Amino acid sequence: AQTTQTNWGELIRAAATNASLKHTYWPEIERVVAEQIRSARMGLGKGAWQLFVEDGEMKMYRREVEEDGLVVDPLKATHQVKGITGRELCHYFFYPEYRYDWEGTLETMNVVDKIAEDTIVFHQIHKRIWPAAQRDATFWSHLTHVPDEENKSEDSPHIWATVNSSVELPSHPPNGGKQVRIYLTIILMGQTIISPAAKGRELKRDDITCKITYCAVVNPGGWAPSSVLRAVYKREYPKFLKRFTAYVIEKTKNLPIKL
Ligand code: 18C
Repeated sequence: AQTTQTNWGELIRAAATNASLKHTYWPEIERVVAEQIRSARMGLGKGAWQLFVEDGEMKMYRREVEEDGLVVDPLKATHQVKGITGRELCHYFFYPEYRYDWEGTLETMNVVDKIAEDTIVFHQIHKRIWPAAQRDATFWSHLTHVPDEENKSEDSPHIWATVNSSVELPSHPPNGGKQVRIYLTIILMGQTIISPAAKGRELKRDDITCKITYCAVVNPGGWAPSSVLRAVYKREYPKFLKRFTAYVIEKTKNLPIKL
């Protein structure tokens, strides 16, 4: 058993840019990112997770939770994809220039504030699902990396993560437009596994596998019929993870490997 607790905050700070560290959001970013990494790494742990999608290496689990009559079911998904690194995975998820390529739920995306190379604030309007009202979201997004505990040698690749978490913006008050504001906390995490056969020679894409963990809690913010909502996420989460990972494979296949 692990006796010492990893200080995720310290590791996240070590990876952050100065501009992020100096920003008023930083204490919250550090707290939320640390908490998300801790729980993503815990695996399924004790909670009563039920498997609801299985497709090859991709597995999706949920817990049925309602708050004030709204479905807020937490999702935890794991996947394994050959040929990409955790860093590449998180790069395409984080940077706004790629988002319209892979995000199928998007109507519009705006960068509200580029705080730093590793922290961006977004306003997104999502597609409407009948009969519910259209949704929007404002959130910061932070890209980070931490050493891999299971693989402590100095040159082993870090675990990369992007965390998205809702934030209130005076410039974009909730329910100011015709959308209902949703509240989200999401982590996408990628651990790169290098095949032992690659030792001592040049690394090829065939030698690497990315172990992915994606966790999401989305509060719909206002009325949405439970059965429709559960049917929507059951369709949309797998669609996202498959489409997004296929996109990263396609984008990187002829590029040098970025560990
Ligand atoms: O993590 C993902 N994307 C990130 C970058 O965009 C970011 C955004 C997450 C917000 C996703 C929630 C969007 C809900 C909007 C409605 C869905 C429209 C579907 C359109 C179908 C054509 O972190 C990847 C996200 C993968 C998709 C997740 C879907 C989750 C649905 C949760 C329900 C939310 C309430 C929906 C309103 C009521 C519907 C009856």
